[in-house]
Amino acid sequence: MPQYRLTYFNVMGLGEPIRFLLSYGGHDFEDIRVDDRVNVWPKMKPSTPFGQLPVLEIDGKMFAQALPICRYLAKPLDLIGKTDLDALQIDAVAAGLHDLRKQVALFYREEDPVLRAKKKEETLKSVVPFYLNKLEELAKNNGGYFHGGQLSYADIFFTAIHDSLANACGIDITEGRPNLKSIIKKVLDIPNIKKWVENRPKLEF
Ligand SMILES: N[C@@H](CCC(=O)N[C@@H](CS)C(=O)NCC(=O)O)C(=O)O
Repeated sequence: MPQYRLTYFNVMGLGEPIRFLLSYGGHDFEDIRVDDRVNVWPKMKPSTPFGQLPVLEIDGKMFAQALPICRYLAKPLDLIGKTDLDALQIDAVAAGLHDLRKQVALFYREEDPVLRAKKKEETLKSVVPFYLNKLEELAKNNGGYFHGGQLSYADIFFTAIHDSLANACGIDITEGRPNLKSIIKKVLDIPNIKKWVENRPKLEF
C-alpha cells in the first residue's frame, strides 16, 4: 500500500474530493492542514510543484493539481468509466465542477464586503444556475449519475464540493434538481465516505 500524505489548507475546498477518494479507496492518509496562510504557507509555497495546494505525496514524492490527482486515485477504483471516451466525458464533468468551484471561491474569498456582495449576486444569478442546470440535465440523462449510469469520480467530486458551494452561496443548490440531490445521497451512503464525513473537521468552505 502506498503512503499517502495530503497537504491542503484547513478548508474542504479542493482538498475534499481527494479526501473523499482516498476514503472511498479505503486508504489511510495523513491529512495535513496548513492553518496559517500568513506565516507558514509563504515559507512552504516555493517547495511545492506549482506554488499551490493541494499537494499529494505518494511514497514521499510530491504531486500537484487536484484533477489529475483525483483521476489517478479514481482509475484503480474503477471510477473513470470503461472506454477512453467515457474517461474523457468524466474528466470534462470534473473539470466543469472545478471551474464552478473556482467561480464561487472568487466571491467567497473577496475581502471587500461591498465587492463581495456584488460578485456573489452576479455569480448566483448567472454562473451557478447555468452550471447546475447543465449538471442536473446530465444526471437526468445518465441514469442518475453524471456519466454512463454508474458511479464515477465526477459524482464523488461533486458531492465533496457540494457543502462548500452550498454554504458559500447560502442556498440549497439542489432545490428543484432531484438528480443532483440523488447523486449526493448515493455518494454519502457509501460506507467509507459516510465514515469520513462523520469524522472530518466541521468547516464552512
Ligand atoms: N490548479 C490548481 C489550483 C490550486 C489552487 O487554486 N490552490 C489554492 C487554494 S484552493 C492555493 O494554493 N492558494 C494559495 C496560493 O496560491 O498561494 C489545482 O487544481 O489544484
